[in-house]
Amino acid sequence: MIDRSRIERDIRTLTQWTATPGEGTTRLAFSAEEKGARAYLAAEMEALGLVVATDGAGNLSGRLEGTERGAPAVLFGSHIDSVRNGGDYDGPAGIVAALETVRSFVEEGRRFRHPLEIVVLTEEEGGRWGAGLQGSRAMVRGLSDEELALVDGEGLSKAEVFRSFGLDPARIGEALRKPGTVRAFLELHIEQGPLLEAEGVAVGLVTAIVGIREFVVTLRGRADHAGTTPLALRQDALRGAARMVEAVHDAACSRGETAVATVGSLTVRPGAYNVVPAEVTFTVDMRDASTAVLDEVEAAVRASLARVCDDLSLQGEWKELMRVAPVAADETVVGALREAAGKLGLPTLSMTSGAGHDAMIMAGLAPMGMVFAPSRGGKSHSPEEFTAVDDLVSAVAVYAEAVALLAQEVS
Ligand code: HGY
Ligand code: MN
Ligand code: MN
Repeated sequence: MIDRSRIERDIRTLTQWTATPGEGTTRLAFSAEEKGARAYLAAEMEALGLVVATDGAGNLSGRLEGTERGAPAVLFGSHIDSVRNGGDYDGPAGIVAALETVRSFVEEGRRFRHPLEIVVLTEEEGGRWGAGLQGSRAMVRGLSDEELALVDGEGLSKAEVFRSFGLDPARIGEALRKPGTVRAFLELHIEQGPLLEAEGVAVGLVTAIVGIREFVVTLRGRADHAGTTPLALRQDALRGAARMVEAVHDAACSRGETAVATVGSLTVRPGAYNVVPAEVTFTVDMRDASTAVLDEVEAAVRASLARVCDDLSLQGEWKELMRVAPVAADETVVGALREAAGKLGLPTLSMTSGAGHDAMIMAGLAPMGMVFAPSRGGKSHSPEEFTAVDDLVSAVAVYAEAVALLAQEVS
């Protein structure tokens, strides 16, 4: 039986691990806050008799063998790292769901043909180094040396932080999972949008996840005295960036109903009131359910960049951080979720996810599915993020039954 009070205790405990108490959740990958949350989860998994391990990319897992040795595992989980000043549920809802699923199975003595494996995937948000979905990408595709050289806001590279966390960056390849070793991947996540609440439904069945492209753009001009340099002689990088922010918006706005594009962060150097900005670095995030639309948006933004550089005598640098294609959930996994909801008599709503999730990467390794729980006011990536525990209990119940169906219960 899914236990409401255990779910509340888990969420409350994980929420305490934040670098910004009172101002939302800030739990960056491999931070002290994440360490504290991992220790709690590892202890809870050990108490359930799971074999707890950390792979080469820092992914934490807890595994319960099935009755058939060597059978592919049902993997289920999410992430616990957050954006800065984010919410308490983005990620942790999925980890708590996985934990409570196994607790309920162990409590009821339920056994399965396939092994069950909870996974806590690292740096999903990319909040520390920019390239998100790290843990799942390490499991499915592997990470490049270039990515290990990415530095965070304190100038610390992934490789350095891995070492300080007790991981050997040279062994990151050991995180790779062989195809055929995973039966399915299931993730419970908060919707981070308004639909479930608007429909009064507690369980969302994700049919597809949008494609995402992340870039870092640097515009280089020339630092000059803000008082003595005539406007016509300036190479003002911030003027170029201002035009690009609008161009990014316009590129998405004019293409399809669902395309979105965002300049989420922007840094000006030297950043003094009396110096013409010499260099500006900003991020571009593009999303849509269609690859063709994404291609159009990307081409339009790159064309705008060339035009702005030409108009304002700037140099432009375009660096790709991440590219993930739109992905459909697997019919059998969605079917298991639908069957589970039917057994429990819970209504569901089918939907596309506008947010990216580890599940979109794990789809490259095994059939994947996602279940959503409602977000109050559709809010997320902010301290206002909230999911009512009764809604979470309903979504977890469906999720747990779907895991049981996929893992093939033995009497
Ligand atoms: O960016 C996203 O959609 C997710 O929250 N990482
Ligand atoms: Mn997020
Ligand atoms: Mn998330």
